[in-house]
Amino acid sequence: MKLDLGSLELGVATAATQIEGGNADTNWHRWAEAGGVKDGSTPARACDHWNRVDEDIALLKELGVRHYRMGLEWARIEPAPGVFDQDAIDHYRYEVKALREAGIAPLVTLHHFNNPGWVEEKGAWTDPKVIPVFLAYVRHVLNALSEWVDEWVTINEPNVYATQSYAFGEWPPGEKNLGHAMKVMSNLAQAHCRAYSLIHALQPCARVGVAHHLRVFDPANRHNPADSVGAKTMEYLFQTAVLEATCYGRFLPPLTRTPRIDGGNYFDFLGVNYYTRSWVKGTAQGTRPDSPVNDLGWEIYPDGLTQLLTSMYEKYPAPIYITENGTADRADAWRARYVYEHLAAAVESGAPVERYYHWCFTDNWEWIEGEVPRFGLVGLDYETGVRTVRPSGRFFADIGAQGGVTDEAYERWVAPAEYRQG
Ligand code: IFM
Repeated sequence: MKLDLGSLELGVATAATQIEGGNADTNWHRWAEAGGVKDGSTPARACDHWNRVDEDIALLKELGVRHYRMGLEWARIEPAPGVFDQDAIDHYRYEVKALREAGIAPLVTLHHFNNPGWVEEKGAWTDPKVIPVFLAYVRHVLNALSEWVDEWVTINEPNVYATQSYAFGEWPPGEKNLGHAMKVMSNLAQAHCRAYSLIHALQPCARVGVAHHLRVFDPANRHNPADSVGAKTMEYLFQTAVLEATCYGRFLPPLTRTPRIDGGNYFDFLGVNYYTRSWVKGTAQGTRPDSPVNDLGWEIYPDGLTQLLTSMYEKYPAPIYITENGTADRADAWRARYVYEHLAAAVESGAPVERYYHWCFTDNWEWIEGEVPRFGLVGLDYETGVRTVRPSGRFFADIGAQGGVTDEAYERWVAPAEYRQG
C-alpha cells in the first residue's frame, strides 16, 4: 500500500447555493442577477441538484462515498421573516433520510455564504439582531432534521465571507469597510457559539463545529521584517481571532462580543477547509512564484496542510474534519495527484484527522467565478445536466474501497499526473 488511511474516512462536500439551482431569493441570486458574476451566470442553473437528488445519491453510492457534507438554503426554508416553508423542509427531510438509507452520513451546513434576501435587506451580519433570527432558523431545522442528522457545521468560512463581502467588496453586498468586516466576523462567531449551545440543548449527542478556511501565511522574505510582520498580522486577523472566538468564546480585539457569550468549549470537531498558502510581501498577499498552481492560480501546497494540522491540533485539540479540500482542474490532468498528496499530508501530520471531505462532489457554481472553475470529482455538462465521473473520481472511489492508495492505483492515476507551474 502506497498510503494507508487508517481510520480516516472519506466524504465529499457541496453547498446549497452552488448546486441546487432554482430561484430562491438569496443575496447571491440578487448579486448575480445584477451582473456581479464574471461569466454572467447565476445560481439558478447550477447542478439542478434540487430536482436530481435521487440521481446524485445513487452516484454517491456508486462511488462508495460514506460521508456527505451538504448545505441548506435558508431562503428556501424561511422565505419571509418567521415564515417557514414546509415543502422545503420536507424536501430536505427526504434528502437526509435517503442519504441514511444509502449508508451515507450527512454533515449539514447551516450557513454557507447564503442569506435570504430579506436578511440581506436588513444589513445581514453587520447587525447583531440577525443572531436571534438565525437561531430561530437553526431551531426549526433541528426540529425537522435531527432524526437523520447529528453532525452540523454552523457557519462555513466566516473569515472568507466577512472579508470578501465587506473588506474587499467582491461579494454581495460589495462593501469595502474593514470595520464592517470585523463586525460581521464577530457576529458570525457569536452566532456560532450560541447555535452550538442551542443545538446541544436540542440534540445532546450532536457534533457541532465551524468549517474554517485556513491557510498558511509565509513571508516572501523571512529576513524582511515588513514581510514577517505582514504575514503574522494577516494570519491573526484572518484566522486566529475567529478561531479563538468560535472554539473558546474568547473574543480578542478587533472582534467584539455581547456579554452573553461565556468562555468555554464551542467545538466538537475542528473543521478545516484547506486550499493554498498566502505569500506575503508587506501588506500584500499573492502566490509564491514558480510554484504549481491550479486553474484559478492558487498555489498547490500540500505541505501547508501538514503544518496547519499539526499546529491547529496543539491549540485546538479535538477530532479534525477536513471539511473541504480540492482544486480547480478543468482537464482533470492532476486532481488525482492533488488528492493523493493532500491525503498523505493529512496522515503525515499525526493529528487525529477523522474525515476528509473532497470539494467538490460535482462541478459547482463557484460564486463570482460562476460556472468556469471545475472542482468536481464528477464533471457536469451545464447544458444537459449530465454527470460524468472523472478519472480522479474513479481514483477517489478506489481509495475509499481500499482504505488507502494501493501501489496499482498510484501507478495508474497518480504517477502520470503532473502539475503545471504558475
Ligand atoms: O466553492 C468554495 C466553497 O464554497 C467554500 N470553500 C472554497 C470553495 C472553492 O473556492
